[in-house]
Amino acid sequence: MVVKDVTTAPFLDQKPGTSGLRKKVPIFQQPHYVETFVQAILDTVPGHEGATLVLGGDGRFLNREVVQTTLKIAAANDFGRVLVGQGGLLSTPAASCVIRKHGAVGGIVLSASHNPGGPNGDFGIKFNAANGGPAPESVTEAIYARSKALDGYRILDVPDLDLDTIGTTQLGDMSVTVIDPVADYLDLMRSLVDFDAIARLFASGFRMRFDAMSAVTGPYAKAILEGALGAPAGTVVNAVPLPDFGGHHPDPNPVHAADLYALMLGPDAPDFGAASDGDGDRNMIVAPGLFVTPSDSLAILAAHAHRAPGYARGLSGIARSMPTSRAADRVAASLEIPAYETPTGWKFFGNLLDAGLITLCGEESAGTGSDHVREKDGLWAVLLWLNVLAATGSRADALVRAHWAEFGRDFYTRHDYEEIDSDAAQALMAALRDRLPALPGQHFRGLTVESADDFRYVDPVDGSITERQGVRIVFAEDARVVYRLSGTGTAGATLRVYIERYESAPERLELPIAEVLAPVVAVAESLADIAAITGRTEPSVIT
Ligand code: VG1
Ligand code: CO
Repeated sequence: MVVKDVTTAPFLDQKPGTSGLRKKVPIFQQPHYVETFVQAILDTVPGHEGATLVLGGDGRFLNREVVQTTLKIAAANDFGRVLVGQGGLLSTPAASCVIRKHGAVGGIVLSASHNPGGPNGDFGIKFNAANGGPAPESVTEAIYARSKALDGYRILDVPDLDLDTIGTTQLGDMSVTVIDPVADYLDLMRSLVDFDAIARLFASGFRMRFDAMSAVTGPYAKAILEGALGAPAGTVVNAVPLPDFGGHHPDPNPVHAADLYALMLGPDAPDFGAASDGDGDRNMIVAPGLFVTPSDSLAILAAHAHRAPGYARGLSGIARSMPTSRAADRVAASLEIPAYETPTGWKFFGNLLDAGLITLCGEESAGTGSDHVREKDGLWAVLLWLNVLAATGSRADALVRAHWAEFGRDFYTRHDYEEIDSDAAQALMAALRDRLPALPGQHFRGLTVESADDFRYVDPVDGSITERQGVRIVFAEDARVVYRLSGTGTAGATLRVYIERYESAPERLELPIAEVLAPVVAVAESLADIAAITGRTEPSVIT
């Protein structure tokens, strides 16, 4: 076996964002680009000699090539063993599960999640730590610093490995085990939700559609829903992972999962609809005739989780990302358990989960999860919903309405302005920040600003501080607007504006969302001067 020491100039742009390093495919295709970043990651993992690494991705364009490269670099850097998903596939939650179960020092997950794939699409590499969760800021900063200082990398000069046959081979002194990407994950799901009850539900004629969006969840959903749980063949659609996701955005929301959305809101809707994203960590839930906002889904799952065997003892606490609606907080209050508010990004839940302070957590961007892994988990959320439906015998839409009747309804929408000029986006945020001190007490279209700040997070476990995580403006009329810039985009900047309003009067629960939110949306647009600064009069995506 020949170890090659390759000398290169460092890259200066390998700074991980909300969830790993994401760039356009041609950037990753530059000579030495992938190798340098992987070497920077491996250099940052303490005690990796002889250790186990987990490796896999969402199957997008470049996935196989980068798996091969990573294996050869890991072998040249003294890792003992790599567990790699068959075909180079592992969903993000399954990678987290495998890391934890097999005592790995960490994992490398190849994904740009909901971003489109293909030769001109996006690619991404993220590192997950030994707890199975996304590397915390301290680690991603260290990786970035290392990437800027590297003058080369070590790689084994060998032919590509067979990634499609399950089993173990040697790569120099390192062993490579190709694993069934679904098996460990399926075992974990069986320990959390009542498979017998869900199987009985399907046997009784319950119909669902799961849209895997031609992404990594296909094999998982097929094996679990149609295999283990006996749902009729055809329940899972778009089940084959494609390198370009069939040309679509694998983003489970009413815009990008339009077919499923239309089916569920139409006359022939099945009993339940769900979708997942590129790497399988997000979920969309649609009841017959009713889209369930991710914020509501988190709250509803929190209220009913005790019905599933894995959560029968109750929840220790609930966390949500700051822009997520406060629906989950209301459930936490009624359960008399703590509620935490974190910055956007799953990495901020890790400490709370590791310390046992929370059992469930979620984000408005269709991420829901629990302490079973350290990533959000799309299929898990779907299975927990099915468990709740089986246990209550309730229709999904009736369950949502009952929730609103008990807790009130947090009307919610997110407006994204994609690919706007980066300088304009920075200027918009800066202007907003400048106005914050003067806003409280001011009136806008019948709304009164109660408080206005830029979210600053103090981690309750390790005391670390994360500043400037989003401008939030709270109105006395139970409404709120949040502004932040995306940390996962790959072109220009994306401004996200999160808009919500709480209603509890019974006659207001079924009002059209647009009607309830219209004044808040208008204030959100004018307060930040969005049209003038960005040149956009409409958001590019409304979810
Ligand atoms: C977005 C979402 C955030 C999520 C992140 C990664 O980040 O808003 O809630 O954790 O994507 O999700 P941003 O910085 O673009 O707003 V995934 O499924 O794309 O890994
Ligand atoms: Co994702």
